Amino acid sequence: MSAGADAVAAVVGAGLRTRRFGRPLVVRDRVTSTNDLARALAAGGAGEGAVAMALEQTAGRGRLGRPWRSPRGGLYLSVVLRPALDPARWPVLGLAMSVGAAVAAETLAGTLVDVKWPNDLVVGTGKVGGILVEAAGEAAVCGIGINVAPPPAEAPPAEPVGWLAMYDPRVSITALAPAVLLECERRYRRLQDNPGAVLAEWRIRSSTLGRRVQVSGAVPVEGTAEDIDEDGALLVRTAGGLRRVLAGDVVHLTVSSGQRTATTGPGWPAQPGH
Ligand code: BT5
Repeated sequence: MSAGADAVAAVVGAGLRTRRFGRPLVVRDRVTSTNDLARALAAGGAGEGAVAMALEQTAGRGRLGRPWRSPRGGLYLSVVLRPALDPARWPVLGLAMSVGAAVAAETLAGTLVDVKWPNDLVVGTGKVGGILVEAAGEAAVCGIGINVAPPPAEAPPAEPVGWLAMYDPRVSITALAPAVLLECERRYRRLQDNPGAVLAEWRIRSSTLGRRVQVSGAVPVEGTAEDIDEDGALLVRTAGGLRRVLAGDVVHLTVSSGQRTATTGPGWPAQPGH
């Protein structure tokens, strides 16, 4: 029997070391999407840092309305932000949050967690998390989903995914949530006074840069992912020159030449703790 929302809220609240993120913290047992709950909080005037969290989502979503599988055992939370940033630059919010979430996940799970452009968290080739930034009036709602414990008895998903508990079965959402909020708040604050430092951190952690990639979109782009710019766009060197891509999905066509190498987990269908 897993802990209920009130118990989780008490433990996460007691673990918070943030200034604004998670203050207030609203935890529900089950919601459609924590982004929906955070939007409602924002519409009701919630200040920057208000967080909506749930133990389960019935309609968790990714970008472009894609579903985000959200059974119990995963981390699902959304932060209300009121950034002093032109909305055209909001993609950098996603980069900042993905670095913060990756640092927290890596620390707790004890395995390298990389970022894949634009907003994926990956261990090796398995996606362990994703970030979804949405506009909510003047506010930005930043949703963070991280797989922690594997769902019980489920058919293996078609795409490569991972769970932090594959690397350390002691990882819990109650320990992960305050760590994610602290590391994300740090990067969010740094965006204001030293955005270059956040982009530099993203570059170091990136599994995308230096690779041959295919980016989907209205006009697909293929080439070598060279860099990101200050707006969070991906710069791809193609046969026709340097192309700037603001949104899309990336397929890595080659293995990484970088030095960061993830430890290999046991893979599907591992059931840590059993
Ligand atoms: C994302 O979208 O990766 C952003 C996911 C954001 C989820 C959080 S949870 C809290 C907050 N509330 C929400 O409703 N959302 C946010 P995208 O890059 O579009 O990736 C979506 C794709 O990832 C899907 O089409 C699947 O292929 C795959 N996927 C779905 N669920 C997954 C999971 N739990 N783990 C790994 N991959 C998954």
